[in-house]
Amino acid sequence: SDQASLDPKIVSLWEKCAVNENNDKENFQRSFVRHVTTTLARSVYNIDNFSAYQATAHTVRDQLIKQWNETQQSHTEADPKRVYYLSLEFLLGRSLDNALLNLGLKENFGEGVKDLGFRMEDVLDEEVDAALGNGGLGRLAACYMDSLASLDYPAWGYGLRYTYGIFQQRLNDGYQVEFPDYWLNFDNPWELPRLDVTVDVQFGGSVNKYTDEDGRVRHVWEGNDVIKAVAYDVPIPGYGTKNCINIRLWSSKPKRQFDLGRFNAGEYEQAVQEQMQAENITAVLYPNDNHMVGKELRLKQQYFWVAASLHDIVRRFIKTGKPWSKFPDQVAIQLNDTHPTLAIVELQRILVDLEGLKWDEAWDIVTRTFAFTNHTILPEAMEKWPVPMVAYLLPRHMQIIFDVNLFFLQKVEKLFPDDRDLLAKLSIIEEATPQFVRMAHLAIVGSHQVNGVAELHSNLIKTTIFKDFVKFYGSEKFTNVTNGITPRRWLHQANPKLGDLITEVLGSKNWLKDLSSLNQLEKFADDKEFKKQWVTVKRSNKVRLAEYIKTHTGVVVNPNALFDIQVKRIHEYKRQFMNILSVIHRYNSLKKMSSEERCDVVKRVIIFGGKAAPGYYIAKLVIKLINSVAEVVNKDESIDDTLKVVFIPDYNVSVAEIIIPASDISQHISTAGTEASGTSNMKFVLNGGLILGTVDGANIEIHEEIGDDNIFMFGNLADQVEDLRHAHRYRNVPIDPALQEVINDIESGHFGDSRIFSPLINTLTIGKDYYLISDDFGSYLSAQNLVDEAYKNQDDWTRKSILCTARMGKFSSDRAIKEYANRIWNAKPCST
Ligand code: F58
Repeated sequence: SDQASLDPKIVSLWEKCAVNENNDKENFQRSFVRHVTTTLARSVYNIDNFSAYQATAHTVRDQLIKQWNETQQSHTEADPKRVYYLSLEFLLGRSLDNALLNLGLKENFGEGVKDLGFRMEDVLDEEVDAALGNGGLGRLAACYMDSLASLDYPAWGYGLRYTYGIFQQRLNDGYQVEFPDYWLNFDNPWELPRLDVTVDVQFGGSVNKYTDEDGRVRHVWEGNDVIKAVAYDVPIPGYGTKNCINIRLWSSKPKRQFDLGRFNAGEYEQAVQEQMQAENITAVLYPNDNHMVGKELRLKQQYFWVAASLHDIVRRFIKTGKPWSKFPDQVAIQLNDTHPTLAIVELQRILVDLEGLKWDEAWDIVTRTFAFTNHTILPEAMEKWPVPMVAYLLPRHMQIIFDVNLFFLQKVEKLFPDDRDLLAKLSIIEEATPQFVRMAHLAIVGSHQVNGVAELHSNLIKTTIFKDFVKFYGSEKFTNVTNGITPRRWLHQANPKLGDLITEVLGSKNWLKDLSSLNQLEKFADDKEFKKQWVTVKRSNKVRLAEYIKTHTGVVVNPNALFDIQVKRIHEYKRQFMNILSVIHRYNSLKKMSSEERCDVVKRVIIFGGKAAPGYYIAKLVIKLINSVAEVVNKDESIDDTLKVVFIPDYNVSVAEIIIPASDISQHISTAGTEASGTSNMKFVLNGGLILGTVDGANIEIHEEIGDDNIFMFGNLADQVEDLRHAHRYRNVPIDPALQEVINDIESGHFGDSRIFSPLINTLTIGKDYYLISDDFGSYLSAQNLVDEAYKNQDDWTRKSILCTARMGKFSSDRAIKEYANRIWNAKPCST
């Protein structure tokens, strides 16, 4: 966009550069050596795997920058409606392999690397994960960026560049310990620092009123603290397209101007201190998953991010010279959960206070611009901020929120006169001491569409947490977009052998762009030769995981055993506790058998992985229990290797890429109605793993797609949960007898000092079993038995496995993004 001012000589040189050079092996190697000697300033006689990674990454980065520039240039010219995805988390994982695939460089660069004496796997393994997210929500944002780029949407992501991503997990005596993830320790080739793109973000201060020349009362907010937001751009290349989109991550820096007055007043040290505090804002990602923490710094992060992003979006719009009324035709902003809800208020403030629009005109623009995705109905995850905290940090925003609420409640009152109860329930302000701002209410009122992330979840939000809003708005405002995952990372990259087999048998790589074409695999489900190849791939993935387990835990596992996997954040609602309790049950049954009887038993390796929030005591005890059980089981020779239990430490995106392709069964066993969607369930099934799951989240839709014969479902249904909880609360419901036996076993000290585990056991008894483990335990064990039986018929199991992959077309994030674009954003692709 700034090219107009350039000398024609420069422009012509630039155009020459923009012509894609030949990305063959030789050119790659030249660039590799150039980066080793110049960018890394190393000698070519001394290149280790890490340098090889860096040199390869820098070569790819050069290509990315070119495509990024061309894309942005062409979008500026075409000026299409843009999509902005606001997410506090982007859990990208590693970039090199993904960029090689998407840019079509994998073969040539791969050969080039090999030719220079390196193994590509070793080179790729040098990269540290970009772990700027907690779990599902952050990874979803990353998958969506991949699809937006691949489908040619003119989209941008906006987030924060945390200095510390999600903590690293290590185990000490079976307990989780957290270590800081200083991921920027080495240079990060995947970001482009834009030290010239900055926004001043203010906090605190006061609001002054004045009357303008039209006689209207106007407001000016004068903050007393200003922090600089600096942009870092992360290019996201699409697969099989030139489109390369951008995630702009903001980093907080102190303002350059030094307060000379204070310096002269002898407050030098304090002034320096305050400057240093500016960097705190983007220092660390809050490590909670499905739990709200009301820390002031978190609110500051949210506003800092939202203010910088909106400034950028508005600046880009203003450059087009279009009138404000066109803003919603040019801009769609998706709020990834309630974390960016202040953006609604900020845009209203920009339009009314800074641009002088009338309130109603501005509010119409605002509500036509925003849409909001909800990711949970757990009450403890609902964001609310104390009014005094908001008023102190953002005094003008607090006024605007009160006004938005007033006008909203007036409309409610008009439609439902005399229903004071309804007003209290819908109000954006919770009347407590102190008052709270309910962010979900603000997000609903300020958006034109609200969506859940799977059918069941989207229905539940309409009948539970947001039911009063449905009464007021009608149900059209609420919709569903079932989550999806990118097949580029979660099949091609994570499971290259399966990807190659599929490409070979289908005769093209088209499935990477159109996942529904996997359905052509169905006709090979009974093909002997194909099944043999399928089994070979699965087996080699299991061997790869077994090696990883040996290296990282010391446990030796048998790749012929059934691999049973539960990897996800540790949370009571996800019920890893129920899983380990059933492991104890299995162990006790095995011990009661004769060795002949044990010969018929299907050998199992039960694998866990996942982080607990550092302050989540019960979740951390679950990790300890898993490790205590593993220790007893794994060294018990009397059960003839029929059972092994493993906890893989530091589960993250790149570890998931090794674990997921190796599963026979994965567990998705949340209490019905609690897991909004889940996305790892999709990743496992896409890789030919079967599911043991509850009737919850996207499990239900996966079941619909793959059919009864290829999934193991169990447990109470969502609409039974309330009654069951009620029964636990007010009646003496006896504990499931098999479960009671397991509890007795733990209490006998079989797995170490049982006192350690009493708070955990108490959740089932004194705690009234809120997540209904006892109610589901019987049907869970029965489903486990069905899994064992089915696995005995290996041939039929392979058939099921093939059908699973074949029927997963729906769960591509490409499908999800098209739904958002067509039904929510009204945005069209724009090819470069
Ligand atoms: C997850 N939420 C849902 N939140 O639990 C999962 O069912 C769903 O598949 C996924 O979103 C994507 O829609 C989730 O991951 C968080 O991690 C938040 C982080 C910030 C604090 C509140 C929870």
